[in-house]
Amino acid sequence: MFTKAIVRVPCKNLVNGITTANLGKPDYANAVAQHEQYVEALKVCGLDVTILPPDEEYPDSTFVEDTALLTPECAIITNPGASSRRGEVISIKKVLSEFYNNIEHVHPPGTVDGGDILAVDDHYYIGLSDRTNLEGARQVMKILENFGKTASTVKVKNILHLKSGIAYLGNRHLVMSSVFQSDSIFKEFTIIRVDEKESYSANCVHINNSIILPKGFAKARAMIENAGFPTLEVDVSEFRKLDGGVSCLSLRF
Ligand code: CIR
Repeated sequence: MFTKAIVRVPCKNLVNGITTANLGKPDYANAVAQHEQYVEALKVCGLDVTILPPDEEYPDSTFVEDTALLTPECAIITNPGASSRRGEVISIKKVLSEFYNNIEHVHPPGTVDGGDILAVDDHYYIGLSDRTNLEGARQVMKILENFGKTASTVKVKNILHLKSGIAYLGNRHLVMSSVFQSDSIFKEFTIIRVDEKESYSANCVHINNSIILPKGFAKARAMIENAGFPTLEVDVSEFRKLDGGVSCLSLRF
């Protein structure tokens, strides 16, 4: 169970965030409103939410998930793969030191984005992507092993992060987009495959007894609900324009 989350209000400079989405620039006012609704959804899931102020120095700083991996025993501060995002970790470390005694770090030449790490109970899948390299993944695996956990790597292609295309719902169920269609690593799970047209909805997030899902993906929502997982919808269309979604907007612990 999670009890807390950290989020950061989007800054005006959000409109200059990194993107491959081709959906146009985000509307700042709408992004702020959507972010408020997202925070409300986290609260509905029972979380105590620490809301950090906007940081104009870093356009992508609202996507806090990429700056750390949080486990019950330790916080691992990442070294984000995009150079424009590296400095985001400094203020996040300060906040996390209020909650964690054990704080570890990913060091260069290792790079890791938190969006590439999928926790399934005590096992951690680490996506090797354009942002997370093998050296970074190895460092994270070593730290996790020191805390009694296991980890393995997964190749990520055609999407930004591992969790852009996969989410763990609990009870050995995964939601997956078609980019992982032929992946046998996950064969022991019950897989909920979302339609290609709804592939964005595979970026959802399991918080306590609910799944937060982006708004507007009726088929995926029905499949997830039918599998026994209650859902909550949040409109994150402005963040989608920057390749972001419901998981990257918070750190949960
Ligand atoms: C980036 O490209 O870094 C941001 N525009 C989006 C980050 C999304 N983060 C995530 O999926 N964990």
